[in-house]
Amino acid sequence: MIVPKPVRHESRPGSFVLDSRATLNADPALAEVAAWLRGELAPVTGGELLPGSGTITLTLGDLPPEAYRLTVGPRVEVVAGGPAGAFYGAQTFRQLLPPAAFRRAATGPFTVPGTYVEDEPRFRWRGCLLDVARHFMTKHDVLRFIDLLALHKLNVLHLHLTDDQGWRIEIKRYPRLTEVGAWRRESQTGWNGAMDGRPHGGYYTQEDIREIVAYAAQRHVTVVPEIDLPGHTQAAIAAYPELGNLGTPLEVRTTWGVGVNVLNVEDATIEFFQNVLDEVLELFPSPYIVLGGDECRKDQWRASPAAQRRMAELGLGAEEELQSWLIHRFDDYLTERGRRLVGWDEILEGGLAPGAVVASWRGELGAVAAARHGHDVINCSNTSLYLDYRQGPGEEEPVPFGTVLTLEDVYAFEPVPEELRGDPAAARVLGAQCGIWTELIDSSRHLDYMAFPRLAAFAETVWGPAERDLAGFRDRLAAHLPRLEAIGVEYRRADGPLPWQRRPGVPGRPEDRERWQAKLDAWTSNLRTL
Ligand code: TNX
Repeated sequence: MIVPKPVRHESRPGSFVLDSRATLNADPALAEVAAWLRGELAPVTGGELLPGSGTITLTLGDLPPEAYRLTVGPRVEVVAGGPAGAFYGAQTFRQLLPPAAFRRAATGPFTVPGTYVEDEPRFRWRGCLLDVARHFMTKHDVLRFIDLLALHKLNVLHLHLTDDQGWRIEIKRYPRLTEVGAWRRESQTGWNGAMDGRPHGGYYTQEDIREIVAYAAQRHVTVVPEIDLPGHTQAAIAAYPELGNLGTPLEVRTTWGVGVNVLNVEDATIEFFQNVLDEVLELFPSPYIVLGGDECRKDQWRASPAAQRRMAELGLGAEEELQSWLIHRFDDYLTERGRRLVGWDEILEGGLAPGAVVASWRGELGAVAAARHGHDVINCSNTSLYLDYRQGPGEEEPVPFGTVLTLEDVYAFEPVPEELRGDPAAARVLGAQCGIWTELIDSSRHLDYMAFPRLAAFAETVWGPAERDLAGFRDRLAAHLPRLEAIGVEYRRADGPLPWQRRPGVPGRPEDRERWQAKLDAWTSNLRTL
């Protein structure tokens, strides 16, 4: 009962006993995977799993890099195409152990029934966005979350590091970004609620970032950073008012929703963010860098003589083109440095930069348009994958926001949009990504509740074949939940929140499907014409 479901999984005669006599031998190219597996199994084996006669072996074979074959009999053999495949084979082996093996003080011996697994992922981008800007998550929480992504064979952590309500990454050249931008006076409770009167903040030092990136890399997770611009930048403007369009100072934003304060389009501002990017590129080896581009209100550019002058100089007719011009500048900057810009689907408006990858979030229209124009896309459809949306129709759901997105809805998601099926442009879909926005998620406990078990369903949609088998998934999940429990994940129960998981008094913003659909149609009507 492996989650996500392997391509092929059969039982075989015999069994394997994992105890203190087990030994682990690995191909030198797989030494890091072996070190990780030793660490995970140490409580079970009662100490270091030393090399020896090799009751467990990790070897390389002629397979794709993420593929593996796992055989369990008197011995355990993982044959993989590369380190990632070996890592996934080892993860599968762990899931063959009883749930108690996921405890940090597990005591073996454990018996594993004879098994043969052949496995490889369907998509290469199996991502999860974590918004650490709206509510800061401690470094410890992020590391724990990376372990949970890796357990589900996801391989991208998109860290949303900056927004109106907080700037979370130390930039040495501009210390005020975190001195000022990482803290806010108070926060809005829920979506429409009163202010809580309590300061909130936090940020990662560059050393913390290096640690997060390295920890993730050991688990075959690429950390993809997001520096959101030109909208969602009020925290940066609060720290450096010259980045904004107003002469007056602003504070780090304390309320939610799409704000009016956006960057100006001066050369000095572009240079400022290029300098920020220099430090970001140094810290994140990811080939992909997200520069947002979403929800940029144009009110201030319309009212700003400087922005209007810029548009006239460039011969641009609409503010959307000004945003597109700005994104092109950053696309060039990243391309010259060997990286690729990823932006939300709003970057399609006003003309797409040549190398850009589109993260399609307002439904799937942006994914279809971008793929047809020859751009790589990541399907992040909000109506299927936004795990900050409510999990049930009941009013006890903490905190009701967005359209209802049940476990079953997530499991039914298919990464290739319907309109692209059978079209060669479907090859442009790199994969999919679920999103956890944290306006309403102010702790790791609440994050657990929103992410699990829906994240397990998502993992099946990006790892396994397009066919769905809900009954089979339910059975696998029944075997999987005790693992999450052993790890200490406070997931949502099928029948709703436990008493302490409710959030009475924290207002949500209940929306039904029809209202969301109407909103989506209005938001994306311009994408239809692309
Ligand atoms: C839309 S997804 C946003 C986020 C919010 C989220 C809430 C995207 C590019 N923008 O800023 O946090 O909705 O679900």
